[in-house]
Formats: sequence, structure tokens, C-alpha cells
Amino acid sequence: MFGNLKWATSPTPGDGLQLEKPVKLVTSRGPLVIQTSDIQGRLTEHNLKQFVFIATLKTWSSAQTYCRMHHTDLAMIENEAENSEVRHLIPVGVDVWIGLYRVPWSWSDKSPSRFQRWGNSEPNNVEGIQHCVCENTLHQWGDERCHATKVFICEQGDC
Ligand SMILES: [Ca+2]
Repeated sequence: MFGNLKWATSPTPGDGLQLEKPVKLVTSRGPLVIQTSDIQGRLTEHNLKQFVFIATLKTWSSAQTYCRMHHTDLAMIENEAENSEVRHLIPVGVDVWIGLYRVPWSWSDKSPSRFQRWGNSEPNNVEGIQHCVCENTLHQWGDERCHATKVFICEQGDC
């Protein structure tokens, strides 16, 4: 009766990180092709949370669904050390979805967000429709339309 359930296992870098094909992105620094080998995950020094970069373009809610199916959830970044780990996973010039949305600013699991690292003039909620959050390679967060498609960061562990 539990045959279809996938039980959580301890985080293992490289575990379950399949990418069907290389993903082409247009970044602020020009075109970028992301290969399967670019997907990485590392345990932080401070806890057992592992962040995983997913090189597939999805809306915020589709990214959340993917992360919950294949890992634990969209990345919930709760301190500077975790933000640094996430930054190291992001290819230069690429914005990624993280697990933050408004309002009030909450993480994907509905927990409140105490740690935030907004970029200059962010969050600016352009046209009143930027309700999801992405992070850039400069470590900075910005609000963005949830239906924009971006690559994203999942997390696993820390349950
Ligand atoms: Ca914005």
C-alpha cells in the first residue's frame, strides 16, 4: 500500500539530479547553456539543508511543485550562510526562483521570513503584480511576476 511513496533519504550530492537536456538561457551577460554537470548541491556547514540548482525554466508555482516532488521544497533561505550557499549555485547572469512570496513575505512552507536580502529599489512590486521572489548572482533578491519562467533552487533535508 505504500508502494508509490518515495521515502526521504539523507541528502546526497548528485542524488536524483537528472536533467533531460541542456537548457539555453538568455542572461544579462548573453546566452548561456546550462549542462547537467552544472547542477550541484552542497550541505551547509550550519545544518543539513542542501540546496539544488534546477536548470529548467518554470513558473514559481510549477517550480514549487517540482521541488516538493523531487526534493523537499523551493529554497527557503533563513540566514547569510544559506544565502551564500545559494549564491554559489547560481550561474553568472541568471536569476533563480527562491521559495519566498508575499504578503506578508512568507516562505514556501508558509513560515514567516525574518532574513531578507533585497536588491536596490526592491521589492518594488512593478504594476502591483510582483508577488514571487528571485535571487541574482549578486546575492540580491527582487520581487517578480510569479508567472515569469526562471530556473530555480530547491532544498532538501532540514525536515
Ligand atoms: Ca521587482
